[in-house]
Amino acid sequence: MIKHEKPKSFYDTFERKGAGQQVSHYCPGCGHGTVHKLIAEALVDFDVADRTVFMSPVGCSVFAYYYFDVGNFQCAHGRAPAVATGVRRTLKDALVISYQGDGDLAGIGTAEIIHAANRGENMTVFFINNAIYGMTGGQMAPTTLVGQKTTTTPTGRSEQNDGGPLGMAEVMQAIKAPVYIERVSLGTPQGVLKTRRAVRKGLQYQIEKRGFSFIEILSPCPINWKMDPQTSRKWLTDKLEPVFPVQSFRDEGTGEAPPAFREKRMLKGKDLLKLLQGDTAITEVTESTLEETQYVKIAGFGGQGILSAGMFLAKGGIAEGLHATWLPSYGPEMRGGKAYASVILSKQLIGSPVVDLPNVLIAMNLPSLIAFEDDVQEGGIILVNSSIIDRKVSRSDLRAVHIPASDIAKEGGLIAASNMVMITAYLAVTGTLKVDTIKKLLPQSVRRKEHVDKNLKIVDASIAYLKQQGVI
Ligand SMILES: Cc1ncc(C[n+]2csc(CCOP(=O)(O)OP(=O)(O)O)c2C)c(N)n1
Ligand code: SF4
Repeated sequence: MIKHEKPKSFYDTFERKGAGQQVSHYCPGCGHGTVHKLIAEALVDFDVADRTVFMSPVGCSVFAYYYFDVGNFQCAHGRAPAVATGVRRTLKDALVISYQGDGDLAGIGTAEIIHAANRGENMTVFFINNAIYGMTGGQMAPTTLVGQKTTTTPTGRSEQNDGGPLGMAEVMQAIKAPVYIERVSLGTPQGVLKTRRAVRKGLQYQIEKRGFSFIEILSPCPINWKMDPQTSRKWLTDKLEPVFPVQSFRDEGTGEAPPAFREKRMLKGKDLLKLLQGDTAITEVTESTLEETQYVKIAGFGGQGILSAGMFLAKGGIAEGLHATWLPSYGPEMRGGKAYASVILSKQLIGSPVVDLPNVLIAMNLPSLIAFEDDVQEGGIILVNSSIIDRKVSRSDLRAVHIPASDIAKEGGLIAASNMVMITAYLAVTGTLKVDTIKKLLPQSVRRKEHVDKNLKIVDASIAYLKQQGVI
């Protein structure tokens, strides 16, 4: 039954529109609005709006997050399937939708869609093919018809110069993993009803954890086609449909979903550790006592072992059964440039490795303290390498630990191990991981074997210093 009301998975008012908050920004006769409504209605009927995460692309549908009252990401051009993969892998129960135009999916994002399909991610992709770049004013898209006039093909697309219209459903068909591939069209009311069925099927299969669904929807863009809405629907049927045949390409909706594409395996604990560093002295993954997710920023200059300290911490987290991410950031210089590592340690799955607001800052030099001191969360901790930072932490709403890391490392005969002093201090003061875990990881993590003993002694010296100072 078609309901003539606004589905509840849309916001009551569309704030973007200023005065006219009951209508979207789409042009009259645009297909995006129709598809939005079909999706929104299905989310309500399937009772999944609360767990839906919608990826809107760059293109006319960039503002989908103003309309759908669900979880939303606005993705960089063409990258929606990659972002959707991140969401898929971290939120097991989410209903993941990638919604993309033809410039976005078939042009700039060709790689992302092909690989997401090939991995058989359990997600639903709605591909809105209007044969043109809508938002930017009507340039040629990969799906533009031969002879079609656009701003970049003013005399019509030439197959000789520009290639022919790219059939993305056909490309999908060449890939083994997708379970459902269909092309539908908004050209006629019957076509809209078929689209409605396809939208529902694509979502249903995801709910049943069958795998990857791809629904290509031929959709009018009256503005850039320079037609009125009625003529554009007719043009769609007469011109687009013969080039992009409306048909079901694959439908594996019955029986068991292929196991390889159903659930993705997450490497954890010992297996992940083995992958990262081969054999390790850690034979059993211990149970972490961590309560609060740690958002760690380690910062200094190249050569201070910033990145390896971050990696070390992440491995330690994995060895204690935590989820861990490590995101390096460094300048082009091999030595002396800025070097940052962002590490997250958590009992929960981690959606993004970015650390904007750390609750732990390990500052190895003064520019790093200056750069990040204000970003640290209230109640967090800043550890300062006081050997080379000649000022104290100026904030009083968090814990500050000053430790002469370079001096302790130097006394231990290995100045390069000042990073180990800082890591040891962080762990000893906060109890995030056992210092023993770090010690067990050292032999496989330190490249030069003669440095292992020195590192171990420096860890002990750091503990002794903290005890002597009454810090622990
Ligand atoms: C990286 C990047 N390149 C180019 C653009 C410019 N841009 C914005 S929308 C768009 C085309 C969108 O066309 P399509 O995906 O077909 O969606 P439609 O607007 O037709 O729905 C382009 C090229 C951009 N925003 N970002
Ligand atoms: S430019 Fe085309 S695709 Fe964009 S909103 Fe207008 S009709 Fe729709």
